[in-house]
Amino acid sequence: MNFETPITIALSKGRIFEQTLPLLAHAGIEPLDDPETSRKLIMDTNHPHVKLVIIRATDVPTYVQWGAADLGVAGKDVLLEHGGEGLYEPLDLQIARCRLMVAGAAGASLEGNRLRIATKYVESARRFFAARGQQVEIIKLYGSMELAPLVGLSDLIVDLVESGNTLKANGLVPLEHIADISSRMVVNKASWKMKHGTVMQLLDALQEAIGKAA
Ligand code: PRT
Ligand code: MG
Repeated sequence: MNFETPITIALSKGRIFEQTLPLLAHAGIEPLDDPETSRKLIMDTNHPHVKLVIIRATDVPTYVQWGAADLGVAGKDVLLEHGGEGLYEPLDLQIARCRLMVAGAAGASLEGNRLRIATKYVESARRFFAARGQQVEIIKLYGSMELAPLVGLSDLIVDLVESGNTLKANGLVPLEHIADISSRMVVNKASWKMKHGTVMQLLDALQEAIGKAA
């Protein structure tokens, strides 16, 4: 693949980077550094015109929206909170899969109008309970949601569940499914137009890689 137009792809460290790497490799893109050991935030690749920026998972849609990156990989959970303004979401990479769920103590009730819900996913939680006709109090947290019901901060939590081990270790159980989550390739709207050929070439190669992985 030859990239004549310069492109920047935003990725977060950890599971998204690790699981995007083989897909990018299929498109012929290989980073020259490892973000787990390097402190570089802008990484060169084997293609002189393809750069990776390594940022927090929740910042990916923002960088892409403002055109600081042409493309990015973001979890659907993050995109649901961001709202998707200024972005196209053309491809489900089917990586970093998990479920957004309501969880709490075994037998905890989802009924009632004064429930307190601790979560990082304020928008998704609000939407979920509003669709059930419930007004709830949302308490925004930035991590360790599982602690909230244990110390009486909230009745329930809304969080991502993969194996269920984190809930279990804290004596909680999944109570209700909100959404299936996977990571998506997002594209800046201006880049989509101005760099269409290059963007499509990359998306096609990624699509093919996903097909092979499935
Ligand atoms: O860690 P940091 O604060 O920098 O950011 P982040 O937590 O948003 O990033 P990261 O890399 O942890 O997650 C990036 C994306 O991976 C998320 O936005 C999700 O789309 C996706 N993903 C997939 C997950 C999980 N699986 C997951 N299991 N993100 C987080 N978790 C956490 C979950 O929050 C809970 O604490 O793992 C725990 C549950 O796992 P189990 O296996 O114990 O159920
Ligand atoms: Mg994390």
